[in-house]
Amino acid sequence: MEAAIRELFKVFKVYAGQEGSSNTLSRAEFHKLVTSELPNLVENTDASAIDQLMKSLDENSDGQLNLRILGQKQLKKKPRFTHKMEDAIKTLVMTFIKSSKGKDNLDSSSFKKLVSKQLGGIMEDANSSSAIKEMQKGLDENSDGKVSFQEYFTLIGYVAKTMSQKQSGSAETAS
Ligand SMILES: [Ca+2]
Ligand SMILES: [Ca+2]
Repeated sequence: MEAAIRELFKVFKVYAGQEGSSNTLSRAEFHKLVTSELPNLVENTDASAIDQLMKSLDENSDGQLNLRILGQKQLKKKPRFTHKMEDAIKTLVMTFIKSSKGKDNLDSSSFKKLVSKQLGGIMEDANSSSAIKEMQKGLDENSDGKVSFQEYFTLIGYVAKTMSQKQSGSAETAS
């Protein structure tokens, strides 16, 4: 799972970093990413269909998309994957489905299991029950006590950010 997050974020950054904020995708960046990296994930890749897709994913209508949208689109679809980024998304989706046993939400105990099992290498607090509880609370936007797929992808984005900060941090010390 950690490798999948790393791969996903790496590709995301390549496209998001082309113009404006490097944390979000503009319309042009999103078009490029979809056509080059996600041809199997998005069934219709002509320009107007991608515009439509972007509109439907752009929750706050600021014309920018963040990492979370990528997972959102994928749930409950099982196409054959050929691209690295799609593979990475698939791994993350499958991890969620396995942990939730096919349900739409992770309850507290499955969330705890997922974090301690899958993210132990990245998060220092992955074995602390209270830290995981705090984390779950922070992710639970609709306060229903469970972690939805969307909320799970917020966590992925957070983990990816942490990993890239660590990487750039260690690069600076090295040079
Ligand atoms: Ca950008
Ligand atoms: Ca929730």
